[in-house]
Amino acid sequence: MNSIDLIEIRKALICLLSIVVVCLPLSAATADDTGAPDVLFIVVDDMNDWISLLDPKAPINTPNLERLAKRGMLFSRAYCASPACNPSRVAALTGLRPTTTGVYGNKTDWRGAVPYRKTIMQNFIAAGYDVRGAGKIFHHHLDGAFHDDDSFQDFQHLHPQQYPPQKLNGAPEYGSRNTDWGHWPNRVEDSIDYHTASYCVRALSGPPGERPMFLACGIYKPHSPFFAPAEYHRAYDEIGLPARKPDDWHDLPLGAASLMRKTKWFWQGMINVEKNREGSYQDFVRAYAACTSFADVQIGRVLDALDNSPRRDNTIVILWSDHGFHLGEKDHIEKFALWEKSNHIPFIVVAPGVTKPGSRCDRPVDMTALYPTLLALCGLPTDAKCDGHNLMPLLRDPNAKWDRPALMTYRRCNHAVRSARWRYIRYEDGSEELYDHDADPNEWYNLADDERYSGVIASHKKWLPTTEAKQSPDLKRRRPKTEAGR
Ligand SMILES: [Ca+2]
Ligand SMILES: [Ca+2]
Repeated sequence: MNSIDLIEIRKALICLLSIVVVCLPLSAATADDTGAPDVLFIVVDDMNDWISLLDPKAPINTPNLERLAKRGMLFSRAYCASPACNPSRVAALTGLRPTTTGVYGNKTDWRGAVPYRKTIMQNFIAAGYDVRGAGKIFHHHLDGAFHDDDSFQDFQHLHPQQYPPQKLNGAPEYGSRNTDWGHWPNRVEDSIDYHTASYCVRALSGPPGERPMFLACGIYKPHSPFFAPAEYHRAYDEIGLPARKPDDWHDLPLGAASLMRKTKWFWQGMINVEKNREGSYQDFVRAYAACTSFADVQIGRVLDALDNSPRRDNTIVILWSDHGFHLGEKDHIEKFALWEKSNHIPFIVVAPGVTKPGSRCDRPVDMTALYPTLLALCGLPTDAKCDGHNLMPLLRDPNAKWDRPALMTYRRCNHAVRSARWRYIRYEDGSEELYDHDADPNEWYNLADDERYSGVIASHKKWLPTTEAKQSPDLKRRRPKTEAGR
């Protein structure tokens, strides 16, 4: 038999196998027969790095995140792909950077920008998984419009955001109801995150079905409004304030001032509030800490359910935050910046049989890696066009060779490159910042104009994107409801 015959026979066998797989019920093709792992996919909103998970000296306690990390690998230098909900989540859930999709803003119509790109959830649906979940997975505005997508056909309906009857922070001149903070609600059962966690607890508590499960858990806190029941605030009575340097902005380039123009008022407003009502700034910081603890506790309920489930030892758990948050560091409150605090995130991967319990990886990674990594972990086909890089070598060996830095983009043509030691930022106008994290973890001293660092800048600049997609249009109207009604 010659080699052409062999190729033809192989083709015929593959064809026959494809027909058999297509004709089989999904459960027979994938689930118990193959021992496919379940996936618990947890995403939190705006959780920064001032947490005990990432820094034992940090004041915000995250014991449940720490116990999760003990089961797998903690990435100590993980970064979002973009410091805003929509572009960050789209990049993580599609594996495509903003510079590829044109999704740069919170209002960009991501599905319009990449109509045929399968999300992580759609890949798992195609592989026969039971894909469901609750809470915030993609960003949404216009009453959940961004969720009108095949990815969410079996998800719980989003609970609408609720507010107390009036603002609570005592500063009527500061922001809107959406930037408010205070003690609310009285009962944890009245929060969206409680319901999201309860949905996941129920899903994990049931007997395993015929198909493997992909369970998504989208926790809203600590995103604004910074509401949590009173006891969560009281736990941080003694919390201090983040480190700041007077006149920190004096060495920033014009590009930074231009990018930050729209969000400057948050910090300036906070200074004014503090002048009128001393202690308001600390109340605000306390409220953010309270909301972070609240998120941690709800995640703990989900982990308890996993621990009590027969799925426990065959479930891949991913936990990540869509970006970080500034609490006044660098005279900035909000995300929407290319500095460390807005981009550095908690990221944990528990992959039974792959990650070593309690391991830690210090290599810089960004969340475009989620897509190829998760598909590879579950043996699903990956797409060659993906911008992210598979983290499997690092999951197996946290010290494996890894030359690649993390790359972040905020609005078109503004990027940050983060290596193990340096953060290099280049703005749309070409102006730059460079920070040495070994000597200056607060990013107070911009070294970009110092000739001695031209080699460092060159070695980081080469990682900047070479093409930048045009900004895709915003979603102006709610998409028509799908049959699933999301
Ligand atoms: Ca967010
Ligand atoms: Ca400075």
